[in-house]
Amino acid sequence: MAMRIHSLKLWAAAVVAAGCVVLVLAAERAEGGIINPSFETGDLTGWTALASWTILADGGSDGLHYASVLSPEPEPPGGPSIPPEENQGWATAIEQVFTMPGWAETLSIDIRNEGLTVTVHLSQDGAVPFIPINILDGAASQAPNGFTRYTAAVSQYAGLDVRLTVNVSADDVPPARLRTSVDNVLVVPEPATLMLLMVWMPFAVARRLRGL
Ligand SMILES: [Ca+2]
Repeated sequence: MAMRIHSLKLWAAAVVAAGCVVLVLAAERAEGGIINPSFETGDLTGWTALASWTILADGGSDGLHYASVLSPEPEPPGGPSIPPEENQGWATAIEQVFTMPGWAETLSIDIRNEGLTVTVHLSQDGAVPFIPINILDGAASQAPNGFTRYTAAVSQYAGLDVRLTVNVSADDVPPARLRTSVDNVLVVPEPATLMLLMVWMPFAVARRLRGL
């Protein structure tokens, strides 16, 4: 009888431990190592951005909030005009350094752009052994609220510290104010890897505890 109660206790502990493993994996999957990946804190927590970036809350591609930037005011009509050779254009950026999870397969980012020049680069932080990935060269699909979702393979960066940078620029200050918006940065594991972890880990923990 004592053995049976002991066994039941072990099983209860195994179930709790397995639950914790699944929760940790689910949380890690949700964030993908990125802080505030969908800007749902309502501010730029986790991101480094120039002052021109703001958070809007009228509906992103994921949730309400997204990061957005507006090109500068054009010169007023009749105002002093800048000679073309002196017009250096305009550029800004938002970025985050994070550790790419070991299970990372793809990274996607949602962009809504009104005609500015946008590039999204992923590179290893502080090192140059890899050619940076231009995320916008990856597969594109439609996302909610007029955003486009760009997805690129990132498994070569798994486990490394990386820098994700969204650059927005214009060769000349546009004659009308144009907006670029960013939302929902998502790191996704290979489906087979995720299934294996979700199914195998609870059994492994249970077996380990039973063997104690
Ligand atoms: Ca969002």
